[in-house]
Amino acid sequence: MTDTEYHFYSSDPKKVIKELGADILREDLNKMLLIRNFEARAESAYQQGKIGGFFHSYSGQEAIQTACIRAMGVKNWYIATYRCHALALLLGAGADEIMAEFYGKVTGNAMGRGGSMHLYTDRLLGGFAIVGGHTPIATGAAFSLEYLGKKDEVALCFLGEGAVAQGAFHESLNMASLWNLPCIYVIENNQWGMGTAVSRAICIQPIAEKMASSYNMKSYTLDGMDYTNTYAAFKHIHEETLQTRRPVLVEAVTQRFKGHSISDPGFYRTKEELEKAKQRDPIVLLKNYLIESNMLTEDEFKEMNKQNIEIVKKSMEYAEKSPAPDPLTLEEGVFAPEDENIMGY
Ligand SMILES: Cc1ncc(C[n+]2csc(CCOP(=O)(O)OP(=O)(O)O)c2C)c(N)n1
Repeated sequence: MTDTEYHFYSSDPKKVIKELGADILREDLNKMLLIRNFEARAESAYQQGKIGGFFHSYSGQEAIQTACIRAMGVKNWYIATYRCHALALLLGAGADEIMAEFYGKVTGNAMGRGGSMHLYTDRLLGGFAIVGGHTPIATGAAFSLEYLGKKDEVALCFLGEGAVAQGAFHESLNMASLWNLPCIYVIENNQWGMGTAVSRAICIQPIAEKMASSYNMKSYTLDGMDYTNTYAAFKHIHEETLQTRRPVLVEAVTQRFKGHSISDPGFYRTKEELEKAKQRDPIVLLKNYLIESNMLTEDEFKEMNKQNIEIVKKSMEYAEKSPAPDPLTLEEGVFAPEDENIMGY
């Protein structure tokens, strides 16, 4: 964590726990456990050579998207970076289809053609590999909501702090503000853009707090490790955006517990730094809130974890057994027309 002084959205964990109640909170803890276990086991499959391509873990950041979707619901436009496994799971893609996608199988989420960085649902416009490249698409999604008069929906754009230095980010926010578009840009500041510390990449901090006024936007800073703070803030931001139909810049301060991608041993930070970050593991924090509120016991937590491991193991069996795509279908699913006449010339 940098020395930056953050001013987090003010919230009371007890109030959030009471408002949401045991069933919902256990459901969300369960989702966070699924995400954690799913990625941990997919990583081991990757190391065994069963999965190819890139792989970016969301481990440590789970509270942010879990709380966001709890607060805002599924029925919005969502868009993400390559770090998109959790969002796909949260928006309804099953563990089986995502694991099969990792394995490159035809039963996969993108028919085995996208891999780990390109997952979709009917509400997730995709995971995108070009840093900052998806921000204009989120702005466009927000434009479509206004154009079609869908006043009960917003667009959510998740990006890393590294994307803030990209020109596309600036253009997207400028246009969203000029045109009054209901787009919520969520910078998940996990302190590192690959091996570059945020303080060496972004000239101003805290990012959202200091940058938002350049775009005539409001900003919010969230404690991204604490589900209760993240939920309370997203709930407020959602209600406000539905009313104002204005864009907002959000910064969720977080930590990733793994390297940038699976091939990154993370030598740029010390073991002590990582251990310190893990002391605020979002899963353990939420679990402890629930235990303190008599909504969960340690044994129930262990059982929950076990059940999620079973789901993940089954998804791996499903992926193993699924067939690879037929090479004859290689050209299917691309935009280039097969027949020149489709374009009328
Ligand atoms: C335009 C562009 N430049 C560089 C890269 C290489 N690259 C991939 S991820 C990454 C770091 C991005 O960090 P951040 O935006 O903070 O997201 P995080 O990985 O931390 O979630 C870079 C530089 C890229 N994919 N696209």
